[in-house]
Amino acid sequence: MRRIRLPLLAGFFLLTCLLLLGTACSDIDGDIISTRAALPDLYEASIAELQDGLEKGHFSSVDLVTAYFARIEEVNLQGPTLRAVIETNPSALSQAAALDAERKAKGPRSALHGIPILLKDNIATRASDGMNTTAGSFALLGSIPPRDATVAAKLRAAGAILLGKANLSEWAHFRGNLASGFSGRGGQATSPYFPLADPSGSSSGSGIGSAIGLTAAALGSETDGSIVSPSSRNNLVGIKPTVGLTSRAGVIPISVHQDTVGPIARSVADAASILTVIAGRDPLDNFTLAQPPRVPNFLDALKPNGLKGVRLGVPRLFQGNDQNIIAAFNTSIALIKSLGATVIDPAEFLDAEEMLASNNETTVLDTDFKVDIQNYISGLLEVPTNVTDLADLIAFNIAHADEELIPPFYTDQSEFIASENTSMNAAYFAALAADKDLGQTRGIDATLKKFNLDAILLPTDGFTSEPAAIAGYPIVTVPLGFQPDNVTATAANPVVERAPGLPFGISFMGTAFSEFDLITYAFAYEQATHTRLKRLAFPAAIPKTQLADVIGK
Ligand SMILES: *[C@@H]1O[C@H](CO)[C@@H](O)[C@H](O)[C@H]1NC(C)=O
Ligand SMILES: *[C@@H]1O[C@H](CO)[C@@H](O)[C@H](O)[C@H]1NC(C)=O
Ligand SMILES: *[C@@H]1O[C@H](CO)[C@@H](O)[C@H](O)[C@H]1NC(C)=O
Ligand SMILES: *[C@@H]1O[C@H](CO)[C@@H](O)[C@H](O)[C@H]1NC(C)=O
Ligand SMILES: *[C@@H]1O[C@H](CO)[C@@H](O)[C@H](O)[C@H]1NC(C)=O
Ligand SMILES: *[C@@H]1O[C@H](CO)[C@@H](O)[C@H](O)[C@H]1NC(C)=O
Ligand SMILES: *[C@@H]1O[C@H](CO)[C@@H](O)[C@H](O)[C@H]1NC(C)=O
Ligand SMILES: CC(=O)N[C@H]1CO[C@H](CO)[C@@H](O)[C@@H]1O
Repeated sequence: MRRIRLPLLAGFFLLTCLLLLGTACSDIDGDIISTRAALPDLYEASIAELQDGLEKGHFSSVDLVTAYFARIEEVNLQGPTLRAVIETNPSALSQAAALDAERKAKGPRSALHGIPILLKDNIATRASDGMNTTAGSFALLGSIPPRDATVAAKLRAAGAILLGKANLSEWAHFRGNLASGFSGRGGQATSPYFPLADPSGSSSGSGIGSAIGLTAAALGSETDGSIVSPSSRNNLVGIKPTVGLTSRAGVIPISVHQDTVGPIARSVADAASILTVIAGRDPLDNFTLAQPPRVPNFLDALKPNGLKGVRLGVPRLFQGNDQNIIAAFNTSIALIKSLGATVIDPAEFLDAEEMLASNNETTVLDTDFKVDIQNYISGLLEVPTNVTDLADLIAFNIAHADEELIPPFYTDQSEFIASENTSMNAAYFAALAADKDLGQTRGIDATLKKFNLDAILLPTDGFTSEPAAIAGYPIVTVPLGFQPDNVTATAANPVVERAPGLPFGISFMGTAFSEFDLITYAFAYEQATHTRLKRLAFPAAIPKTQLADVIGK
């Protein structure tokens, strides 16, 4: 990939021209060009910067898609072979051209007009785009969903470009005991922060792709940790919305009681901008009918003084045991206090021991998956492999072991087998009720009330996702720090679990539909710290193509 170097004279002409006019200028041949300085670096470019550049005509959405495709090409199967993306959208360039023309004629539809967004491969897209939706499995290759998932349709209606499908832990990490980021179709995705490191999951490719600017941002999904954990491990902001804030219609499920779709982005502002578009009621997912009547503009939550006067509690029993993370977390608590917040430390969950010991979540997820996956498949218009239910998926994996049950690391499908063995019996309904009670009533809500808290604060890599998972409650994670250079890298088995430079995040957790407040706190913390750019991906994992390389080509 070539970087364009403007001839010195032209550069000087342009600089003068830019200083005089403030925007792009015509060169002597009459082409509209602009200097590199006027173009955002795609490693970090924010949605607002991209929108501004599109509006000013510094570049087009066709340029953006072209550049992101080239960046994917550089690192996906070549170079560091990060395997972040399973498919790119064959219609993306033509859709970008149409959106560029529409912008010229009528102006932008929304803050996401012409902005490319990557989708986790469990989020359905209409077949006419030419992409598959498979949760990473060959069992659903070529299957035809009836329509876009509602979240994809909302992005499309807002003018966003669905750039491609991100690799993931297959079936959102529900097949069995496998490394995060592996799927049969996508192979083993790895971290851009250390060669062959665990990218976390299950929204692995959504994390990797956002981390190094293979896309403006991405959507992931979470059942227990699958947005916040890869966001944390890839130095990103992730919002795990309350179950029922964003529609799951058209999303390959694990559990109707715990699944939720949310943004994975480089900044709180970008994540808030996407959440504003994808949230809302959907008759195709009745859990969304419980949300407040009006979707807020989450960008209104971005207040720099947002931690002033806020009360946060730290349930230390859930912080995990990584001393480097805890040390960074402790430092952040002092900073958060200096921003005007009161931190109650410790503020343990009332039934913390029971929460940590309970296995009811497994009962709920195993039982739900069997039913919910069959519902999803039965809604498909075509399934070339003829699978109809979980028993078929298990048989498919055995029959296609060379593609799905690959030795030595990827042979397991024990979660599938455990799920197949369930039924919606009395024990299931008891487990479901117990989880709601433990997570909501006796858990997050009781703790907020007892200590008079606005939210709960934890390192994202602790046991943070579980209370919110069983409660169906929201979390916002923001970059907190990086493993220090003196950490010894573990062996790749198949991925490196611990290594210097691996990022980790800090989480704000709250009650149902408290996203607006959590975003306020997260934004104030982010603006006071700006941790993300304190460490970059390893050099080979940083794509070189920039907008200047593609404009006018
Ligand atoms: C799905 O993937 C197959 C094989 O890679 C490809 O031929 C097809 O065009 C893709 N899209 C759809 C909608 O099936
Ligand atoms: C959604 O509908 C199903 C059946 O159609 C029903 O069992 C369930 O209680 C409803 N859930 C909510 C949250 O309304
Ligand atoms: C973090 O803070 C807690 C509470 O003040 C303290 O007990 C613990 O030793 C600290 N840990 C580290 C690693 O700094
Ligand atoms: C499920 O929850 C109930 C009620 O809290 C509890 O008694 C039981 O031990 C839990 N079951 C498991 C397997 O954790
Ligand atoms: C699926 O079923 C159709 C119709 O019975 C059959 O023609 C086709 O060969 C089957 N495909 C596979 C992969 O079994
Ligand atoms: C299937 O369920 C039964 C009854 O709950 C249990 O005894 C058995 O161990 C389970 N088998 C597997 C393979 O999980
Ligand atoms: C590793 O480096 C950190 C600072 O980056 C330091 O606090 C810590 O003591 C060092 N640990 C060891 C074992 O040298
Ligand atoms: C966009 C892209 O690089 N897709 C590739 C993802 O990985 C699979 C498996 O190696 C390839 O078949 C795709 O071409």
